[in-house]
Amino acid sequence: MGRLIIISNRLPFSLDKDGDKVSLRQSSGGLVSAIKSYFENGAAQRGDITEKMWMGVADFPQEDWDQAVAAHAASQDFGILPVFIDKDLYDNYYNGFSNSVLWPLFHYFNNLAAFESHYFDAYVQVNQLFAEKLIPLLQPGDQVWVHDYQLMILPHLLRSKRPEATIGFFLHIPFPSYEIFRLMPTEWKKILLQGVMGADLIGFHTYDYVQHFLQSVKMLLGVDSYFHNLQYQDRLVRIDLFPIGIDYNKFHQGTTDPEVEELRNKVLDNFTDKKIVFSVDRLDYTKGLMQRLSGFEYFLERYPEWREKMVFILNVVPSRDTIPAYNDRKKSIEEKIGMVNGRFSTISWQPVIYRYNHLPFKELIALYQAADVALITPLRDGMNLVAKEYVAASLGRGVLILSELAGAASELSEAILVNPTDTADVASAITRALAMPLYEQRNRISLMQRRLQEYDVFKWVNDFMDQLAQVKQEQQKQKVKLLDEKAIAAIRKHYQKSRNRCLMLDYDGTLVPFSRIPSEASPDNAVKELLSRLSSDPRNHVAIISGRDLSSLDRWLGEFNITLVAEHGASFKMRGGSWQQMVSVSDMWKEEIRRIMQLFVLRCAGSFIEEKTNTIAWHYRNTQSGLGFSRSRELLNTLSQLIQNTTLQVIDGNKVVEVRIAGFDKGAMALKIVGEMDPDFVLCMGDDTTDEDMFKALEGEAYTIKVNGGASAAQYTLLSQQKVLPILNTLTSDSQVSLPEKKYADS
Ligand code: GDG
Repeated sequence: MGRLIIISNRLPFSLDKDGDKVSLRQSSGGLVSAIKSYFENGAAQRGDITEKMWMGVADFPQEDWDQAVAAHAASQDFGILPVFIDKDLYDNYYNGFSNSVLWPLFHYFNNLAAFESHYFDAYVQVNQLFAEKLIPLLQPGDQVWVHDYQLMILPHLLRSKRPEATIGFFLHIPFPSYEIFRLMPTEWKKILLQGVMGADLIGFHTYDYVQHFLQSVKMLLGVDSYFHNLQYQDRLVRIDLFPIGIDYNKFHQGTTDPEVEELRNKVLDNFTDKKIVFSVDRLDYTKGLMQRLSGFEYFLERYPEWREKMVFILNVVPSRDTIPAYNDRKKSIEEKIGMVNGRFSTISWQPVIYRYNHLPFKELIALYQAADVALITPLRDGMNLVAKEYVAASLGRGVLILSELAGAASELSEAILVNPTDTADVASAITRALAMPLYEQRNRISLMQRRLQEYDVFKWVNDFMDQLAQVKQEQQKQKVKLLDEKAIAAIRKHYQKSRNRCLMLDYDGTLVPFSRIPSEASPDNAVKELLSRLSSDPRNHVAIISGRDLSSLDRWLGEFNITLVAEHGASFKMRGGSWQQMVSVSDMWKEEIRRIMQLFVLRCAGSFIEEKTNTIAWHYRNTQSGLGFSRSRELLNTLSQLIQNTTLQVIDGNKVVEVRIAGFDKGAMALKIVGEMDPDFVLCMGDDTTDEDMFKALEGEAYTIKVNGGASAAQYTLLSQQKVLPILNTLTSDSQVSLPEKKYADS
């Protein structure tokens, strides 16, 4: 039980002043009503959430707030947490970094991005101000939901002070492909990604944006995903798509509102013998207004039969007019409109009816309903709600022409989809839409309406909040327990009682520390003594399950009466037996992989290739750390693409990128050994990604221990390799010995 705290750049409240009288007004946006409904119909009834609050920058001065707070704040639907920010700082954060760097870049207008470092500094500072305001107020059980590109660092800032907090993040604009995202200065893009990754659940509108984000996280933070889940700094983070919906009934109910009807009839009366094409957008270069006008101009030129039989009502809503990139565009758009009207108008007809204003809600609905065609052709748009609203408001007729580059295009497939830069495509879509038979219009509209009604904004909020709760539950389940004295004592007791024990140990990073040169990682005397002691006890079956090649394992450990597994299970020698191969295939595939890896050796001093029978690996342990890591991301990317649709597999190991034949792994091998001996005690230790296969395969059947910390499917974790031998000696000693150190688990 806790509070729901929504955080967005702006508060959805404004202060109205009438002389000395000050009052608060709540905006009626889709998100506000969706959160209210979520609270009233679900969360509050179930008792999950006791209160709802909204935090954001106030568009009124602190003095007015101080006056109004006592009288009005308490009676609002939301508890209000205003953030007050100095004007210059806000300008650099909002007009600067948010809207002159992130907005253009994320909408693929990289040439408009102004990478000014003082913008970035202001962005960090404002995110910090949000964090500083919220952190002291956070209580256990609170659920925080951060919205949009202005606050990408906030989740991390909150997480660093409140590790257990429940934090969701939703991006309302596109997340661009890695090639675009990487244009940003290195430090900034890492801080942004790490910032967002502070959340437990990260939501996007479309599958593409999810994929782009995952790719950037993989390339820049080195974290791979598994079915949209990531293990990041010991936490499970889920990335998923939640295509935002609209308040369907609010737009659809317009159909029965007498005021809307009157307004609609007024519009229709004005254009009795003409069809209406309508569009409404904020003045923004992403909306493709110039391209739309070019498409419309080409339509008039190419299809003269439509002249004087239709009008294009183009409504532009003022926006961000203090940013030069916006103001310049207004002039060009108006010039273009003048040109089109000048070229095609007649004494009794003007093709473009241009308005530059914000329409009252009912007038907007009336125009949606009066329009025969909605022409919505952004060059990029996270989702585009206007397209959805047009469909919802429809009385069963009308055609939607939609840009294929708007997020909404993936849901509104019955629209006529166009490429907004293709003037001929736009022109032919307009003529097709104007001529579309009524039954086809009805059909398309009703299919889309059904979908919009089903997944409306209320469902969207529910879905996001449900998933957030689920991630928290999974994190709880996953929490790895540190191997403490109590656990050691319990394992030891079980060991002493059992008669048929199986001990499965990884080699590098577990039994022996990592060595700069793999061939020098031979076992020292302490390891040999331990293996000798364990393997001479007839109740023990020791198996070394390693990614090492067969000959190294044989050379170093062949003298012991133990099972050896090489190359993650590709070859093995059961205790007392001889070496066998799990697979036998030609190694032609290695040539191409080797060639690529050799290029990376040249490009990254200190890296080298290790070849084994069934795998080939590129090691970067001895390279300059930043360079090695970033080259490894490139190599992973190249190899992943190369091996698509083959039986090979790329593994992002501990400072090593490895390609191997898929179809066997340490987990399968562990199960094979356990299956053959039916033990009454199983212990399994490992440190690497590939050991996770064993931990998962042995879940519930073994004591699994992950060495070196980090999130893992293992039951226990041990934070240092140096403790492996002492612990193994303790666990497996028959007599009562004192523990080698007071505490095994690092504190
Ligand atoms: C982001 C993403 C994503 C517009 N003109 C008037 C007016 N509007 C209303 C519309 C609609 C909203 O404004 C604009 O919707 P967008 O979808 O374009 O969204 P944005 O708020 O710009 O921004 C976008 C969205 O977040 C949601 O995640 O879809 O891609 O950029 O609701 O109706 N409303 C009135 N008069 C107008 O003149 N009353």
